[in-house]
Amino acid sequence: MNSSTANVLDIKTDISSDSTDLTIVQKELENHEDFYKMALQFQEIMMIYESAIKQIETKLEILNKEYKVTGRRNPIETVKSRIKSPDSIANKLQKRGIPVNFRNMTENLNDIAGVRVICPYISDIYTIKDILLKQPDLKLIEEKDYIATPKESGYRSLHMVLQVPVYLSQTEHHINVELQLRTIAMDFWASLEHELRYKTTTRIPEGIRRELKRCAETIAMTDREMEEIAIELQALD
Ligand code: 0O2
Repeated sequence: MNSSTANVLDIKTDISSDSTDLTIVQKELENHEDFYKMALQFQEIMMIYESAIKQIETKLEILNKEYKVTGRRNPIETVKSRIKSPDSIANKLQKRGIPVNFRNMTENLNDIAGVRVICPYISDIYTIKDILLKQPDLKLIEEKDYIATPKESGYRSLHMVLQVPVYLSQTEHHINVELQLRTIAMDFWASLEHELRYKTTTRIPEGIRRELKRCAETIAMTDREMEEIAIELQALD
């Protein structure tokens, strides 16, 4: 393709990145023109991130279809995706002490575009990982294996940051997408724990944290047992 590689910020809107401070929404805007330009640039940046998600979703859909058509057991149960909300983006940058603006957002956050793949069994997670990493247009930027080494909370998942190309009419962008791969059981725990954490305004007491971690360990044990049962049954076929 005859297009030049560009930073996600190098899009057609003519606006200096210094004036794209997200906190501007909290201030009195000088004029409508500034607001319009800023909103347009944010929309265009997010459109590129959405396109990156689509690229990954399409790859997963193709695999899903292939498994269905060939009648093999499908390692993909569900695929979910999301774009990080402006609020969540600003909070994450602020927590890290980074000024909140478009450039810092695109240069420092790897999870603006996020895709979650839920798999039946633990081994399916690594099957999907290997299949994706064989695709030449995907580049592995970072990997965190919270299955081999669970987080202190008990959280388990395989996280990968994959860089995917997005081709626009004039430019080519290389966008980081965070892929979270987990089993149905890991997703069950993470979803409920996430909801409990966000519903509580106060810090979760140590005793409850321990109980949640114990639940994560019980679930992890069940996950391994279910996989062993599946292997035993397959051997009977
Ligand atoms: P949301 O709403 O899920 O997007 P990095 O993102 O790599 O720059 P960070 O934040 O240390 O830095 O990444 P980490 O911990 O590897 O992964 C962050 C994401 O993993 C979280 O996203 C959650 O989706 C998930 N996660 C990590 N730890 C836990 C946990 O203890 N419980 C649950 N339920 N999920 C967890 P965000 O940013 O929180 O938001």
